Amino acid sequence: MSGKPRLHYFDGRGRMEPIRWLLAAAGVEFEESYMEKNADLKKLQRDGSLLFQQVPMVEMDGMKLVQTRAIANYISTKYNLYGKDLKERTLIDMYVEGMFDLNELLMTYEIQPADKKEQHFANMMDKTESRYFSVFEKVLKDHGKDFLVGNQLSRADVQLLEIILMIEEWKPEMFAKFPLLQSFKARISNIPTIKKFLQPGSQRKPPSDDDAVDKVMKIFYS
Ligand SMILES: N[C@@H](CCC(=O)N[C@@H](CS)C(=O)NCC(=O)O)C(=O)O
Repeated sequence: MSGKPRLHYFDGRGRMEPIRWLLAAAGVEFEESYMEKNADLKKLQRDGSLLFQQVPMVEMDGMKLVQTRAIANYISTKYNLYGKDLKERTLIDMYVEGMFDLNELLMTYEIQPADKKEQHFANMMDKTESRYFSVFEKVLKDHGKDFLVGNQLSRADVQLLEIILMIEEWKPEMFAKFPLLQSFKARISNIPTIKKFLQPGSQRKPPSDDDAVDKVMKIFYS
């Protein structure tokens, strides 16, 4: 045992990617065990490692942590990415819950049947722009600081940057309307731990291609 957190998931973004981002932002090294096939998921389920039979699962500090939000809360609290008091923490919760909702839409795009993809894409881009990015642009404007909450880096900044970069892969022209999100992106990307995570060869996952989506479907649905 190395003492480093061990992440159990497939070799792709999905629900584990925000957890990778938080650990990386906190400067914590981690190891990963990838499920390659349904038997790997079954094995984790059989040996009692998954409280609700689901991944993500993170082995950390002698615990087998499940439920994405609980894992992210633990890491954020432990590494001081969760605000300085209850009010800041609650604002952070409000922002990241919105981000988790958006992430759910983004994550499910790739697994849509071919005839539903176009409609799903239009819906998720519309929501990104009108429901989420316009809100975070206003939060940055009203708050007037370098970060979304308080005056220091929090998980809200890390999780928003992750989403900004994802949307940029699909629709870079969206950012013309959001100058503060653009400067936020440049600023947060330049934080040393995050800058390192953005370098090629890091544990950050690329977008899934069709083969990767096929493999994921086989792990969970065969
Ligand atoms: N609320 C859970 C949802 C976890 C979840 O749906 N995980 C999927 C993979 S991303 C899974 O394990 N599916 C298998 C199953 O539900 O049996 C979380 O946020 O961790």
